[in-house]
Amino acid sequence: MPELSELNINAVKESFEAALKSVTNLETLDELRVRFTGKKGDLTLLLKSLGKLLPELRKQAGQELNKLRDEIEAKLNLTAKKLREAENEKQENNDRIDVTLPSKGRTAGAFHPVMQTMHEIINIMQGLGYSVATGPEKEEEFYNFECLNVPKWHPARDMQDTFYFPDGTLLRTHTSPVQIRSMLQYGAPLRIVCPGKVYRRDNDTTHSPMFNQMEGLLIDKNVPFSVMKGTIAEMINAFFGRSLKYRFRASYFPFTEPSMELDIECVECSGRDPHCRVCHGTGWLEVGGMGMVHPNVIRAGKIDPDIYNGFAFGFGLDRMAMLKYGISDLRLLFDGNISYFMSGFEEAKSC
Ligand code: 2NL
Repeated sequence: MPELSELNINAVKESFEAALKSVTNLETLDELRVRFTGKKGDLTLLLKSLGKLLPELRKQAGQELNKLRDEIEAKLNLTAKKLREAENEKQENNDRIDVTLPSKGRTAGAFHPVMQTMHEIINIMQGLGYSVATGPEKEEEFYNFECLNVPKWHPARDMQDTFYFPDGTLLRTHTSPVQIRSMLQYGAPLRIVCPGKVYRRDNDTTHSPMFNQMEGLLIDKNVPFSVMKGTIAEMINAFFGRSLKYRFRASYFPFTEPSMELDIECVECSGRDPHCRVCHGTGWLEVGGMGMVHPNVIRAGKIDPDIYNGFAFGFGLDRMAMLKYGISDLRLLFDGNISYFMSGFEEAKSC
């Protein structure tokens, strides 16, 4: 018969207290719990041996053992709670995001300067009541030249200037065919702008075989020449955000009569720098052409030129973008390397 004495109870109590001190995590705590309160644990064995005790000793030993069991369980639970809290805190510290750290910078895309220019001019022209019309880039000779009063012998039709497909179709050399198609589709009156890619057999520092053009067409009754001048001037001033000096020079296009070209005051030097890299000292920049639509072209659009007249204009969006954003080389616009347009990006990143 085992002797269940105070000695035994105290020994279990002391060994528990000692073991508890070396517990550093939930796993070792669990091992300790098994060692004392598990099926074959020290405390459990003591409790089991109670029954074998003499009845007169049983009551007091029972009370003491129950007290020890409660004490051990309370300490195990308290330590478990403390360890869990410590572990949570550690985890939280590891997972914490420092919102004051510098960001990695902006990697989102942006509109190409030529497309920004296109949208800005579309907005301006919509404010003047114009709609946007688009059409195919692969065109027929009929819409690209025939309807535009460009005769068969005209040098612009030459293989040297135009990209032809073997079947006689071509890459449009201007967006004018869109205006012809719009006249045929909608009739008069008409107020449209036609932005888009056009193609010519040109490739040097100031010419690209593909470039972006914006043309405009207004057809109505009794349209005066002055409205054309006012419209173009308004568009240019709104686009550059200030009142620029401009001049109209007499010119020639097969599809307009009379025809003019527009020069604006140099946006870089206003004519003050004889060595200006933009205007080369002339003080003027050519920005586009325009004129009163030739009666033959109005007729090609199935509109009666004895009732309706109007004006049309065309300019290069690439050139407009270069002037507004100070881009010096046309080729930068068509280069896949975007670093030129990302100046300031590094600064933004380290903010
Ligand atoms: C330029 C000059 C111009 C037009 C385009 C046009 C279109 C129709 C009828 C009459 Cl449907 N004209 N377009 C007129 C004058 C000039 O462009 O230097 N472009 C870059």
